[in-house]
Amino acid sequence: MAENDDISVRGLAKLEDTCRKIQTMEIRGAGRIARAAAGALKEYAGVQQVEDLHRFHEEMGRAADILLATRPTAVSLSNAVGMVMRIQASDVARARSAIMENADRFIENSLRAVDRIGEIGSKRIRSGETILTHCNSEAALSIIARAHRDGKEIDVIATESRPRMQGLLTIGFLDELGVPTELIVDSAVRSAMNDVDAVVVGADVITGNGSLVNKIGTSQIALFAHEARTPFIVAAETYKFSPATIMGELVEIEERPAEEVLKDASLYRHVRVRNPAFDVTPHQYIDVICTEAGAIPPEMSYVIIKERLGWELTD
Ligand code: RUB
Repeated sequence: MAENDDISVRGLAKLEDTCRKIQTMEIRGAGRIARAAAGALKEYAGVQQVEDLHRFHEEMGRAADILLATRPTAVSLSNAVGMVMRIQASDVARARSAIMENADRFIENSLRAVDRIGEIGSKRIRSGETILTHCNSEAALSIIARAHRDGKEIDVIATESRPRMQGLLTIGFLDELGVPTELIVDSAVRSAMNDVDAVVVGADVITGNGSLVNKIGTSQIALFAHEARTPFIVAAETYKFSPATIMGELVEIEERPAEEVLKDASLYRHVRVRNPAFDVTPHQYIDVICTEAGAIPPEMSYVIIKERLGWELTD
């Protein structure tokens, strides 16, 4: 094998390793997935040895497709890939460095957005309040962490988030910060809601009409919050908004392996295990979406898609 091919093969192996980590959820959470994809494209572009621009684009397109197939729901992945791959270049060297620069910029902006969401969203939290959060969202935790750092005395209730128990990551993070936290099973949310002043969750997707796709169970939490008139706050970077949904596309809800729910489903002859990873919360149940561009009502989702992601409805 020629040395150049060898480097490319190693590049593919590295890319596939990132894909495996995303699929098995070693890398998880929409923001982290997006940054991992951007980083993987940067590395892949860096090792490509082809000299023909068309071949380079083909190779990069192949890498993008492999990444996009890892987890179907999070639009952060396709937005990240789209932003990194949006280049115009007349030769391979320029194309390579444009992709690498785009990836760096995406990662930097994404991290900055999480901080800014913390700053903006924490203004909605007052000292003495109890916040409920679900799953493990960097953006949602940024709001909680900022409120705590600003000296507000807050308590948190965190759900387990079965079947993958991302709630354990959340309580680990909050414990490190020194935030008093209660862990509850997912089915305790209704009774816990009486003690909750605000719900703060992250987002995998915000649709064109402002609805939220997030970890399974989010929609019933929103329903309980609505019934109890408890503010329901979503933390979402603008690249979690989905341009495709304004063209009428539905968000694909990832179905994960049955074994995550029940170790040995073959013991039962008439039982089928379902394991949808996400659900949809209607925009009517959302009070505010905190983005790095400001705290917006869900109805402004189309504006974010148009102005931040450069998409709009055309004839
Ligand atoms: C994670 C999840 C998170 C969002 C937002 O699901 O639903 O709430 O991805 O996270 P999974 P972040 O564990 O299946 O990836 O704010 O970190 O992007």
